[in-house]
Amino acid sequence: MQDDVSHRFTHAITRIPAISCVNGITTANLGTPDAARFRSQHAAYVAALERAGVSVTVLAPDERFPDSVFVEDPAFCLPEIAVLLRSGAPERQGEAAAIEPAIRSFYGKHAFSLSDGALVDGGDILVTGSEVLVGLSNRTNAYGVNEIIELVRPWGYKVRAIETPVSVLHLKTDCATLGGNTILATKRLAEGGAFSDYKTILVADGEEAAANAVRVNDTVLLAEGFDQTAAILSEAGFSVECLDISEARKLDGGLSCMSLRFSSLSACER
Ligand code: CIR
Repeated sequence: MQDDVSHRFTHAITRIPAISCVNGITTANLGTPDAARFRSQHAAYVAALERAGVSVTVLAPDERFPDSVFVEDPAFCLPEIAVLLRSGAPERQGEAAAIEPAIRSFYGKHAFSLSDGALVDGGDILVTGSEVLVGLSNRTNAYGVNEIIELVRPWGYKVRAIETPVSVLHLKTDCATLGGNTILATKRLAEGGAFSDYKTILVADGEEAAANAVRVNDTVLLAEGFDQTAAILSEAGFSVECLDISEARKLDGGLSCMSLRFSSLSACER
């Protein structure tokens, strides 16, 4: 496992929001997303990923799946392998098959599927500089974690399961890796002790949604409107770019959920 696998990326896969996003799963109570506005915010997100140095594959909208813009959930990508996942949300389980052709175009036979009964959402997987943390949640079960452990072990990745707080959708709803040994997290997640071996930067009180950030190469993408957390990160030396993701937030989504990021190795290196 390379130290910078948590934030050094060459490629990303995204999917344009479906018009059917108005029927997406939500607990947010922020209203119904406006599909046109969501698409324009998504285009700005793709542009930000490109500015951060990744080549972005933008997939066509998939109206069958209202939440399909959140491509992070149906797959998990490391430089060496990808895993097609199975969501704990039954209405999202078809998304792995929908994204499989894009994953195979990069990974070929190095893309694996989970066994029956194993449930994992990509939003529950956090890759740090030293390990892979998998959150046990309503979407991810222990069987799924064990499958991830077995699949990544040959490449030297250590996997640790941690509890996602009950009120939190996914592990990465409340945290992000900032590279090396540093994690951005909410207080409610950090106080469980899972990050005791890390330097933890806490989001400001009242700005919990800022924790669903993403570091891409030398840029930390942060949701707009969380000025205190943006200042904390800037003062800590990070280059922060804020993006308006109001429509994704209406579906409990954040910045990490809308892309699958990876460094693509050529076949002979795998
Ligand atoms: C869902 O409930 O599955 C979507 N409405 C939101 C998914 C957000 N994904 C993520 O945090 N990785």
